[in-house]
Amino acid sequence: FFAVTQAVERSYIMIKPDGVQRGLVGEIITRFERKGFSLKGLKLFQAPKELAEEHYSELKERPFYPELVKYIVSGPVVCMVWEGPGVIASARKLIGATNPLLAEPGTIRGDFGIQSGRNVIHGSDSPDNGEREIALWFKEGELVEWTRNRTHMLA
Ligand code: FUP
Repeated sequence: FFAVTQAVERSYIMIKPDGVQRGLVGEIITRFERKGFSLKGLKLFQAPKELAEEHYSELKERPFYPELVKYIVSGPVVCMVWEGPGVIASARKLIGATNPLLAEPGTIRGDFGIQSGRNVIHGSDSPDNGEREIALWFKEGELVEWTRNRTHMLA
């Protein structure tokens, strides 16, 4: 037995328009719940173009940037904040490689995707980016502070 020594972090996880259109919302939330992370924020949201541009501002110079922004605003997304020890790296393992054809079976992209340009889900790549993205996609008051307790499990 190894005690959990990872810092508690928060990750911004977003089900992209293809994931919503294909009805994968429940399946994806289930995977994060079963892993043991805590849901701290959740909303269905139609992103404005400016927000999608800001979210991916690090990729501005890449040739696929305009298409990427168009894809993110092409329909509603599901915005989530998941919290727990080591959630940033762990979420990226659950999600799998950027290119779904290279993502391992058993990962979300490996199980549900074919193209990098339609890869179902986003997950923050560092704790700092996680906090940056949470501040971008959620307003104050939309996140809920709560902890797990046994009250709801008692007969
Ligand atoms: P990831 O962290 O796995 O989401 O990957 P990146 O931040 O490198 O890329 C962000 C998004 O850009 C990907 F989710 C999909 C898109 N992308 C492409 O469309 N084509 C590419 O060649 C690479 C990335």
